[in-house]
Amino acid sequence: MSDFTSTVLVEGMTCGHCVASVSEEIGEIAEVSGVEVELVVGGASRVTIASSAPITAPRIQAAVEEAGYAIVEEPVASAEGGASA
Ligand SMILES: [Cu+2]
Repeated sequence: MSDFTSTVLVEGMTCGHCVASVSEEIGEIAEVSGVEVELVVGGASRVTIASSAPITAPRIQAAVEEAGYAIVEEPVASAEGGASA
């Protein structure tokens, strides 16, 4: 079950391998149930994270950096039914 959604913008991803790396690192966060990446080559790719509990921004950032990429903006709350608590 995915009750919470977080969205971050990650820069530096260029291909499916990058997507896999980021997805894998974020997926290692215990509460994460799904990771969806809209790859934007040469720009900021939107990464949507589904989780069973809210995940704090520093934890997402740490996972993205672990994969070798950077978040370009503060996490933005999902516009569509995301948790805002
Ligand atoms: Cu790549």
